[in-house]
Amino acid sequence: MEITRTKSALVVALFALAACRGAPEANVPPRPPVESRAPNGAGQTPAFPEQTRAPERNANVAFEVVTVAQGLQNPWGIAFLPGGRMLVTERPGRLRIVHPDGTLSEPVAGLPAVDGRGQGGLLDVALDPGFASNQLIYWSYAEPQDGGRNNTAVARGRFVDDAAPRVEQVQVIFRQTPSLSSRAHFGSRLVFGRDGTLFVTLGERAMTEGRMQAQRMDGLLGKIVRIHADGSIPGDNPFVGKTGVRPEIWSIGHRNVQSATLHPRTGELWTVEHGARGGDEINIVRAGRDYGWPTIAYGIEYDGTPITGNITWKDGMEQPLYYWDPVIAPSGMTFYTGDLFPAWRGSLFVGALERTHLARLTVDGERIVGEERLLTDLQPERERIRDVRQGPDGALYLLTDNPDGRVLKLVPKK
Ligand SMILES: [Ca+2]
Repeated sequence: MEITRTKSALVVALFALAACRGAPEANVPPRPPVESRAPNGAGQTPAFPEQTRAPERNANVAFEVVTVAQGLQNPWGIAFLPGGRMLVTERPGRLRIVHPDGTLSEPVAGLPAVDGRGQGGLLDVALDPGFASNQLIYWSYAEPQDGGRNNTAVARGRFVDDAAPRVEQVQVIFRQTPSLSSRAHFGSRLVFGRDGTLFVTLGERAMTEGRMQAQRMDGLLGKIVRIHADGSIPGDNPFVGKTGVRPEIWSIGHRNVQSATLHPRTGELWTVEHGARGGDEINIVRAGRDYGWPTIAYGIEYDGTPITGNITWKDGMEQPLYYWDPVIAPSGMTFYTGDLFPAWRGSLFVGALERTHLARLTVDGERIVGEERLLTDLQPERERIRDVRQGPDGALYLLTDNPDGRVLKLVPKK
């Protein structure tokens, strides 16, 4: 249909308005959503119109994909050391220093054993906010227990950065309880808040026994917790002092959260959570809130049956800002704030394991108003993206989830 002059003027005015609100590619006309497949949750209605299938908005940024390093076995988490080097975890249990020229160090010695079965192993890594003076690093992992049980745990140690890199004075500062016999849903992103407290995202272990505890307050399955860097409990956590409630809990009702980052302006914790078939969701995770799993959810079970009572909303439970049906299987996320890609500033990037790609979301306040799929043709073998972070140089760094995994960086095309 021909667009009338009046409509064109209106469209221009709307884009000008959007530009004033800071969406960087607001002058790019929105297109139909990037997702064209039928949703799994047939008959489910979003709680508000923009909650899913945002219009495609392409920033049309020309970038190059540079392989920084390769030969990493299923890398999972990355942290940037001073001086251009990186710490990268390999899921089977190794932590390596990656040099800017792609050289890999020997595994850092001194880490405790991990349970590397299934989705388990050595997972995220983070530097202490005061790393320059205390050399403390933190890592999350699947901790083996007797009888095939395991749990997500977080340890810290002093990083000794010499010819034989190692961690010393290792302390386990957090253990998810109860342990279960499961190889899945370990959650595990580590994010320091601006006040120096540490958020740990968790899962419900992908079994009924764990799932049914995501709403229970006396255990840590299906929760996000907030602790001090030494593992002690912040006095201003939402449930401190409540009888029968674990004081580590920050929020409840999560399925499995493998993407988390702070919003660069508000400092709030944003996450992307793995749903079942058709329910990956973005949330702003606030103190004491209930994010609904498994009582409410979009999508269906993997076997095609309804989740719980096929309920997608309930009073007292948070709605996601955005959800994907079908899923993208999100892992790793960052808001882009750097100088290398001015057109990407303010965008939210999310790694996708399913339909391998890098999702770039246009964010307007607390709404997702555009979606773009980058790296849909990443080779070899359409590599899954496990983590995405902004480096100190303003490049976007990715980890690919492969037995021969890579560290990639996106830089402007010359
Ligand atoms: Ca939810």
